[in-house]
Amino acid sequence: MSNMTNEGKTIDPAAAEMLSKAASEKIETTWDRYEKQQPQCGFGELGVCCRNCLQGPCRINPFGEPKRGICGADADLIVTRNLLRTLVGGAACHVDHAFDACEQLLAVAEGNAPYEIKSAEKLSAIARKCGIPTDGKDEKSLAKEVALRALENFQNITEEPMNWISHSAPQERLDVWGKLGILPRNPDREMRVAMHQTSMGVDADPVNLLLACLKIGLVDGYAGLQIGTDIQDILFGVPSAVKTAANLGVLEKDKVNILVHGHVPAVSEKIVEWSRKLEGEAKAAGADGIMVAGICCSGNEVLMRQGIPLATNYLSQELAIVTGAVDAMVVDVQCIMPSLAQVAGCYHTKLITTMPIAKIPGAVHIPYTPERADEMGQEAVRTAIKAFAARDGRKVDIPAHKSEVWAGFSVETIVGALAKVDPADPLKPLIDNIKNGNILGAVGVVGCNNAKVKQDYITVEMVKDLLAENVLIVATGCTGHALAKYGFLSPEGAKKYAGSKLLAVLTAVGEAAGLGGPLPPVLHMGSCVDNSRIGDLLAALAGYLGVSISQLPAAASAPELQHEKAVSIGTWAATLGVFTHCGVAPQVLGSPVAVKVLTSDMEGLVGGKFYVEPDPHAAATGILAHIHKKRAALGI
Ligand code: SF4
Ligand code: MSK
Repeated sequence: MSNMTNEGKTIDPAAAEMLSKAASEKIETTWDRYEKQQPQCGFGELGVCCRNCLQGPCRINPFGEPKRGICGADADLIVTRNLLRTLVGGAACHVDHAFDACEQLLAVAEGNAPYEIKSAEKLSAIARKCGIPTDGKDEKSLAKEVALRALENFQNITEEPMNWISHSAPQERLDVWGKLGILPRNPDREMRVAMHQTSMGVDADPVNLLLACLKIGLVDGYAGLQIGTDIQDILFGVPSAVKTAANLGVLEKDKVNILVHGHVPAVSEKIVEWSRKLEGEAKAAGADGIMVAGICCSGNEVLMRQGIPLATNYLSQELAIVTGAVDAMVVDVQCIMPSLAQVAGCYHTKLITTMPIAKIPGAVHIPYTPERADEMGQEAVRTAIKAFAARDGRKVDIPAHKSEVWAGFSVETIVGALAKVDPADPLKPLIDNIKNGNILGAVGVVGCNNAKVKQDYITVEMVKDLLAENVLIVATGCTGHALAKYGFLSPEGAKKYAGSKLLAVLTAVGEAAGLGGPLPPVLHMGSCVDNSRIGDLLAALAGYLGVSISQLPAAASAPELQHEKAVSIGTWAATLGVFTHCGVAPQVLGSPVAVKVLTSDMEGLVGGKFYVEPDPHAAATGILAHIHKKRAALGI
């Protein structure tokens, strides 16, 4: 078992309690496995290991020989090829997710899947964005046209850019990307080309490979995040303000507890629906009802739209099961630790997989397809109810920690709240307060946890520093969970953490919007896919001011990133023109060319760049310096 103290692993008191319980029950966690991996391979850390052909693996010694692999590839080439493959890995997750969402919408439009179109307004808005006439069309015909228009992106065999980027991105950005030759045509084609380009003996130019990285960042941003969010809002509704709670204390001892984990709302929405419909069966089985709570981005999706509480974030997913109170964990895709099957095996907990590409030995597989979504939902909830009867009360220990959470801050909700202050010109109050310095700037704090850093620590410390300096924070992903756990997503959080000028703005908007107090100082905008909402907000602000996104006093940060997706989202953000902080260095430090281009030269090309700083206070200082520089350049 681990030599690290619980305090060295996490700042989350609920996770720390469950770590002690896991240790006493001899259950291995991710932190134990992290220690068994030490020391981790220095070549891998620097990105200078290549196994792109069977002559390898080859590795470069940054301090001596060998300087080249067997084929002659040097460190710059190996690192940039590896980075491009990492980005393809990340973008593929989001693009596949978005493709599935399009198929779901098409199936619903054709009457083949048991979902409703929850937002007719968003359907019309997206149709208008795509230039599809809406007049006189019934909802399902229009939905079919929108779904087919989105699916056209995957069928484009021309040299024209994919339609969703042309429909969604500001013209100024399209011009910049067009000149650089990085506008994606068809997401599947671009990912295929990138795999070809990085194969043994193809591209040997690290700068050309880095430009391809920016293109794949755009593939992620527009074929993944933007299509995913647009279509999911049509199907499941545009999030609006909701109040709920976060952390393991949301589990209820006398209820059937079901956790949803992964990323696909088509699955988690059905679990929520059927947990409500089958409440009577749970009561008949001796429970007080059914509690559904979320992990990772499945949690964020049903938090934003249904007010479902958050159980915990990525790094402590195993610890949710260690409470002994989870009857079923229903998972779909991405960020699901394979170890969950072993942990669930120590309790009565049923681990339920749902997707054909994400099966786990030891789990129960209940297949999801759009057509059989109801059968999947019923069977999963009934499996949980049955498991409740087998729960061993002696093993149950639910930590008492939970925090109040306000979430659901889609762009539409934010603009709606601002419209209460100025109905004729909703963005004006926000712009005015940025101009007069009451809001110094805005930072999107996004991404994961990572076993290499103390859970939630960098995120929380950095955000405290930024809020104290009157920087407005928006959050998504597991960072949203992290900030939820410590009270940053509540009106009380505004009073505790926001600088006085920011607090005054949050209070004025919150009271005008009828919240009876300030808005939270951190606005939760959703899942990782929902990062497109942050892009939309930045584009709206830049458009209002008539400047490029890169000129805004704004930044992005992934303080504790772990997934390939975080690297591809970060690349999209930097290519959009955003100064993008990483609290954990991507595996590129073995290439002087990659480091120079990504942290410096790319700013001259696209306006954004990466900034790597693991210390939270130094990171906040670096981000603040960037915001001040942008304010000075705008003359505000
Ligand atoms: Fe080695 Fe070159 Fe093959 Fe990579 S592609 S494994 S560097 S020979
Ligand atoms: S779930 S990608 S750990 S944010 Fe989106 Fe969390 Fe990162 Fe997965």
